[in-house]
Amino acid sequence: MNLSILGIPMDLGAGRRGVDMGPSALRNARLAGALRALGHHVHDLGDVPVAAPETADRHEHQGLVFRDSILSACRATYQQLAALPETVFPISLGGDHSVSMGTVAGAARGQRTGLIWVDAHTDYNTPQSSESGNIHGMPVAHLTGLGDPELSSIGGAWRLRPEDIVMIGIRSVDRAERELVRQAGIKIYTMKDVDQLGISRIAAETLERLSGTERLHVSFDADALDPSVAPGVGTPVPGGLSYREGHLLMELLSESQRVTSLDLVEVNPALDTRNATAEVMVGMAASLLGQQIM
Ligand code: DIR
Ligand code: MN
Ligand code: MN
Ligand code: MN
Repeated sequence: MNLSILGIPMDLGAGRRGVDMGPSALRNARLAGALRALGHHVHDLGDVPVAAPETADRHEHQGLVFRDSILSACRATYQQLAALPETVFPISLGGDHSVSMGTVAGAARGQRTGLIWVDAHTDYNTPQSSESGNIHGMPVAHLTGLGDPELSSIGGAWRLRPEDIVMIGIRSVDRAERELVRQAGIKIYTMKDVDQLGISRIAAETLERLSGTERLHVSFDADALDPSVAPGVGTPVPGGLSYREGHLLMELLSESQRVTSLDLVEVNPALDTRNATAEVMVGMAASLLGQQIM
């Protein structure tokens, strides 16, 4: 496959600094080399320009922290990805999860897209429901058309349908956010579901549910994994996916040959131990893109 890597060194959407170093950490953990070893052609597009928090206007547009700078970076991300040929598989490197307002819309190429959101959090806050004002807790709501009108139209008139979203690994949802997720009808697999059903059944159900979509995007937040496996994240939550559960999910999605794009986000090297979290995430990408045990 032709893979294109795009870095979005963004930490304006998160509450803690340092996640802007994520793209460097993932490249340092030999992302491109691991994917080339699987036989792919890998092209690195470099990084999208993102304002630094020290110089950006923090101006809280209706409670949205750094809204204008995040909007600009997500628009630039969208434009780069939307311009890629349809046969190219984009891999976007965050940055905090606000980048996905641009990556999912851009990777969709205007088509009906299924979204597999692997995360401890549902990231379905609106400016009204958010308790933090941090935009990394809001990307999915904006992709479905809720919230700030400009953030929700980064991809023009394209929208993600709530019935085309599946979330896996969930264990931290804000009170008001829970109501929004329920109302939208998004399919959620909490960690309780992972414990009870097992990842293999969840992967099969997810692929079945999203069988009507033309494209399939995986957005992998490092905090979906247990903090013992992925310590370098800004909002760790105990009781996450094990190393093997993460890999098995990626392996089963890979077998389906239906996935068309990927995000690796929320890797924060300032909070990490010897780049372990970036290395684990590179392993997840390799499993999604065909690495097999035998
Ligand atoms: C919390 C934390 N729900 C918020 N969210 C995320 O700020 O909206 N942490 N995404 O990584
Ligand atoms: Mn997230
Ligand atoms: Mn998260
Ligand atoms: Mn975070």
